[in-house]
Amino acid sequence: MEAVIRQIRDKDPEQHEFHQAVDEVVESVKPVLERNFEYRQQSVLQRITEPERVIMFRVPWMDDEGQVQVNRGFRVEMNSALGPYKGGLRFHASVNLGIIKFLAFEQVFKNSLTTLAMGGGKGGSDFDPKGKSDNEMMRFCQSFMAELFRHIGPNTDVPAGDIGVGAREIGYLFGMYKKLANEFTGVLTGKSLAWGGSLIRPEATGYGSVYFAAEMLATKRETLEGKQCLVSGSGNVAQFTTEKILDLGGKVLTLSDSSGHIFDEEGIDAEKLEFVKEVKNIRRGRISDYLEKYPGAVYTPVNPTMDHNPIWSHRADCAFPSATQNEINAQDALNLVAGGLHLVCEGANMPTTPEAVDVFHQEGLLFAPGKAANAGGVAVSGLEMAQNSMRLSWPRKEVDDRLKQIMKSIHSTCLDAADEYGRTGNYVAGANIAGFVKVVNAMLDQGLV
Ligand code: NDP
Ligand code: 2IT
Repeated sequence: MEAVIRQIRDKDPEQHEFHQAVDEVVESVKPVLERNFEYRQQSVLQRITEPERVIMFRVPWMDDEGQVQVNRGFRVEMNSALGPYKGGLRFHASVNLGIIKFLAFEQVFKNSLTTLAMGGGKGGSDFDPKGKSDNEMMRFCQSFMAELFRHIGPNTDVPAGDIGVGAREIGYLFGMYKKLANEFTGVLTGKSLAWGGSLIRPEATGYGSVYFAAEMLATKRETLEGKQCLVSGSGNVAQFTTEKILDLGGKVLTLSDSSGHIFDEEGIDAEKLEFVKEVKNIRRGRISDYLEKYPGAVYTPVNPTMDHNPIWSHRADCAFPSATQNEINAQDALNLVAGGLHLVCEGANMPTTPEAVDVFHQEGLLFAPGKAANAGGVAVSGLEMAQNSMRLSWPRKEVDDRLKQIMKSIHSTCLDAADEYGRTGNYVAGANIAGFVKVVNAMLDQGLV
């Protein structure tokens, strides 16, 4: 196993996020491989860490000044043992192959945990949506799809949103796919309701994350009622995490973006959340705009010279990191523990560094890894695919009930798998083991392909 990890590092030394994601899974599944000769003989670890296919392409587009710009596009088709490749597209300046590979790798296990028939993939571009006009966004999406369309399809690979890709972008991408393929199919999820989208898909990741947190608390005979919560991010996941925490009687004190965070001692209530949605989704403004309407809150800008992120220095019961990877480091974890925290639920993918996860485990906190806690988004994407296949759409309550049921089942699957390998209460080990075993068994059933 050490040799496999070394090989992965030697082959692609700059892919740090991918190494981080692989290290964590390998650590968890060591005992599984030790118990199973066939897994070792069949080199399942080497196979599962090598993408089935990587697509990298030029995305040329013209900005509003008539200047041609060039970005790089990616799609990593990681694993199709359980179904068509499935996973989001991220448009963010930081995107590179290592980040897309880490996200695709995580997606494989996450999708396995949902119990739905989905393989894992991820894509995106180093394009920065900040400050772009609707027309620029449309031209970029059209150019991106002009290449991607030949690699995807409703039974092949089904992309969706992620950071920087929401309903507007999915619309432009879908329109171009439809034109090029001459087909109206469920090739993307996160579509608008009127043309094939599913109710609850926009809410699903955030709601699912809070349902997962409620399940964890229930193991301690606790609920979210009255709990003080820190939420980071202010995009899709953060907004609907906040909405569901409020629904269940909790109090949300913070939200953030890449420029800074707001702290509202009075709590961000439903009316304030509506304002945040308007600022972020319609005006495409910054979280600091919150103070225009609610001057009682405090805004703290990001300070890159600090060794910690001040959003995690507030006292609270629960933390829902819902912005991006590695946003909680060991110092942040110590600050959170000192502030009395007892639950962390990862709405983002890999927001907690390995050292910070160690701190939380040593302190005995309830800690939910993203691949379990944020699986509600892709789960409802799976339900969107099912509805598209049937050419039917389910009512809101039906989708929400299924989402709740799926989150409940992921929660118990994690606990059972952790128990089986002597890691009781360790959701990281449980999620990795359960996700891994299902995918690997499917790979072995399908032979050496
Ligand atoms: P959005 O684009 O809607 O929102 C992203 C939020 O995170 C914004 O507030 C953004 O701030 C902030 N952010 C992005 N990058 C950084 C950064 N480098 N540093 C600090 N803040 C940052 O994306 P989502 O809400 O969809 O995604 C958030 C996280 O959830 C991601 O990790 C994503 O992979 C994960 N996720 C999303 C799912 C979904 O269904 N959408 C499903 C499962 C996981 P700013 O406006 O300044 O960029
Ligand atoms: O990280 C994720 O699970 C997502 N961005 C959602 C993927 C999807 O296909 O809905």
